[in-house]
Amino acid sequence: MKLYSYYRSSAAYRVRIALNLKGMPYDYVPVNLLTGEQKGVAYTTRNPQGLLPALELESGETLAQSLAILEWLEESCPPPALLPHDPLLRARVRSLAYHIACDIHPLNNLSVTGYLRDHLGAGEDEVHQWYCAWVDRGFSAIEQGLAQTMGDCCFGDQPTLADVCLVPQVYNAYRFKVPMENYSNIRQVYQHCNSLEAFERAAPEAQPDA
Ligand SMILES: N[C@@H](CCC(=O)N[C@@H](CS)C(=O)NCC(=O)O)C(=O)O
Repeated sequence: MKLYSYYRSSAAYRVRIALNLKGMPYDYVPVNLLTGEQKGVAYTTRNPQGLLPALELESGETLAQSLAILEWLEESCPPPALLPHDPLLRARVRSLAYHIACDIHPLNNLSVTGYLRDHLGAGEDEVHQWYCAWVDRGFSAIEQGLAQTMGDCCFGDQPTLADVCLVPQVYNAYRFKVPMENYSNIRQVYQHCNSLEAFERAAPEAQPDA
């Protein structure tokens, strides 16, 4: 398989973690978000949305949208399972993953913060305030929820899709200097996951285009 990725893309980071957890080998194809390579024809013929990641399968088919890719990996690739067996718990894990991927991340991605700067005249301080506001709102709820469910990871001691989504979002929060002192549960899970080899190898700094 080929993963179209950028080292700092948190949606691609999710897929890298899941591929590593499942022990699936893949070739890394860098697409440079800073030069706009994701909007060029070479990439948009694979993913017309012009967003990373995309996963090219051995069959030659290409999948886009990180959560769809994660679900495909879960259904098609070997254990460890990244969703629990129990339907209620599965829904809870998905709920945390969607909270991050649907409610936090889209408000803060490159094209949104770029729009604030380029079309609405926002300065760096305002963009930072915007960024922190949406992360804070999301992390406060996640912090409270984790108190009921966490072990070493978000749900017990084994990584699930919730951790796969949480870790890249926390990485970004540190990168953009979001104050993290109120989120001790989140920090604890983040620290534990980053001690696991699959997460370590997926980290932005470990990628060939870093
Ligand atoms: N919902 C999409 C989000 C994809 C996304 O926003 N990717 C970002 C990188 S994390 C991107 O490619 N941004 C480029 C741009 O906004 O032009 C997914 O989960 O795959």
